[in-house]
Amino acid sequence: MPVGGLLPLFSSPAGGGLGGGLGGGGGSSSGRKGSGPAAFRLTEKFVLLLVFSAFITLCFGAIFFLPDSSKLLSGVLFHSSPALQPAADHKPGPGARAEDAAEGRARRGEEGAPGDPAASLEDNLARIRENHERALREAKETLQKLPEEIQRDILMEKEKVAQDQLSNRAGFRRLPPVYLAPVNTIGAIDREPADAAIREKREKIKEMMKHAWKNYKRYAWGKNELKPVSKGGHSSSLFGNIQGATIVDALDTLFIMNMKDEFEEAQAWVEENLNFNVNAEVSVFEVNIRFVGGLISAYYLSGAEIFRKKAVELGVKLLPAFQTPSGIPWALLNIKSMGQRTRDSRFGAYFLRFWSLSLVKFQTSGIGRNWPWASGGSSILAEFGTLHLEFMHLSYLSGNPIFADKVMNIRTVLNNLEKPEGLYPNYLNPNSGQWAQYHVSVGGLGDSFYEYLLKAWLMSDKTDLQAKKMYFDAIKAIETHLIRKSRNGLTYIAEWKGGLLEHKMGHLTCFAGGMFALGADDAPEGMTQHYLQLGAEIARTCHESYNRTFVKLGPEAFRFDGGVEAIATRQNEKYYILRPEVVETYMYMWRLTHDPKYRKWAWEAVEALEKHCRVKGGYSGLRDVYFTKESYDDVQQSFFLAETLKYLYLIFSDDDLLPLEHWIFNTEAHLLPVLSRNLKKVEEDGK
Ligand code: DMJ
Repeated sequence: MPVGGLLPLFSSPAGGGLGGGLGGGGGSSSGRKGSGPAAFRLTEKFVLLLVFSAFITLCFGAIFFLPDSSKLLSGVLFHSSPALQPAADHKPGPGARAEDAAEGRARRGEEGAPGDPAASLEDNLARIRENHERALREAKETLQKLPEEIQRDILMEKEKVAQDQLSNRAGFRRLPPVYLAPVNTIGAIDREPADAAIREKREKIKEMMKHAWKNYKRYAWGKNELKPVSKGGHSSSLFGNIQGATIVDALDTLFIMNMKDEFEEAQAWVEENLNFNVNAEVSVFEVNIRFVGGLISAYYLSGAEIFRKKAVELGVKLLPAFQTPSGIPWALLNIKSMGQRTRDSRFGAYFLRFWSLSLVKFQTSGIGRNWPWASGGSSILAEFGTLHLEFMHLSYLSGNPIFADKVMNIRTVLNNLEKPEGLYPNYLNPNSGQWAQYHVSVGGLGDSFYEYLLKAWLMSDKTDLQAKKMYFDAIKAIETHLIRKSRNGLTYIAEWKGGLLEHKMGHLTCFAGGMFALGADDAPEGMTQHYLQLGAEIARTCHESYNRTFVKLGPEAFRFDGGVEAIATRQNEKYYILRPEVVETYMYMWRLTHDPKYRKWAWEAVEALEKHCRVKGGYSGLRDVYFTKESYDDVQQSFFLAETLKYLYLIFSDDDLLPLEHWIFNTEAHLLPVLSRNLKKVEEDGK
């Protein structure tokens, strides 16, 4: 089912859509919530109103019990007050009933029609009495409320004011209009490759997906991951108590492989069981790239509303992570309190409202934190720098700019910071907003931050010039300070520690070959070939890291020192956990060059996976890729289905399956459509 035609999804002023306006109070680029002057004025007003009501109660209580109090009222207090004369063009509003009574009398020609001073006085008194009664009622209701309810009302009011302010400032800060085609018609529909040998290979990869899925379903259905050897569920602490990581991660792979039945059972599970109302401390990054990314991707491919609903619901739950002085989010967040408050709420403005209430709790309970091992309580570049793509889409999917605000603030903080040698250190303190330690890596802790700069540029239909500049500046500095050639001519990306190089490259770093090639077209003048070449060289090095092992799958990290090249020398770096980065680079290199060696290398990986990682109960990682006898780690990682198998499948598909000019792969290989500026282009391409 298509997503629903061409949609200028956010052409109305920010805040005009679903739940719009939360961003006005809480989503400013400062990343802090509820502390604006409007909010303060409103709280103050509420207290004043209470005091005033009490005062009126006392005064009028006394007046009504005094003899001849009407004289007192007319002579002393109200006689000369023109504001209390009935206005000629008054409209129903507070006190309208008294006014209506006067009007009715006038129509009937009764005594006391307008103009008659006695009647006017009576009307005024009636109106005063009515206002007074209402104030009493409200004061009574307020006194009966729980403190939490009063707090909620204050917040609701604040939010309303923020919304009004936002819509009054139409055009002040709006997301650009974008067009989203019924995107699954743009190359998400499977077509058989013409070449029989290629078709057969692709079919084999689909069979691998079936094996992985079938066993997950049989032994670990609903759990995060499968233990393929011991045949049970595997729970990763990364997702807290959120369950079903493999299901959500696999959705779009099932879709593009045309595994309809499996996709449908996965969708049914999401509908019935995917639950974020759990007592769980989750990794904001992991939950974002796998769950939010997986759900958004499934939504765009299938058009099923449930995926959009769940993605936005989860996105909202992640927002409290941004409550830090700098707006740089915490790595870990307990999403429990949010869950309790949203359990019974309907999707849309209602739970978004409640989100803002829950936030008060979060602000005071300090529920976010960073990894205890991270330098000086820092947030990690690759984590907070890998939210951008999904959060931009969340804003378009919810109509609420708050998600975009949060990640644009991260961008601003990073852009404004002084960078050592133009490099981005891996650690940033969210309290001070300053770098914590000068360690730089294009592998673990840094990797996908660079990837997301490039992809933000591409996903914005090449309008996000800031992302483009930051990306090309960053990779220039990386090339100068981190990229080296080994004695035998292998190009590698080392790690930088305060100016000293560690000549080690991680499996994770291997994604960079594809990244360099993907960005090459838009490189500064004269650099396109250079970056394509750099991509090819990294691909070759990573292939070597595979080729120099016994199993022909690469280690977690390999070194270029002590007389070795592209080989792991430390026992704790020899494992392979079904990671995708090397085949990911092959996929981009294949698409961008059509050099047949990338298909050849990809097929080597398929054969190695079949020979060494496939077990009866699924696919397992290996503890040592140099060891002649398999030692299984007994985990079928969810990214094996989301990424490794998807990239392999694409290498043996035609280029019109998920064309790169329409689709951006998030760092977990989930599909996000380009936010197109051009309706016509989208229409044409969609045909
Ligand atoms: C995946 O979750 C993502 O690719 C992430 O960016 C890095 N680690 C794993 C795969 O290795």
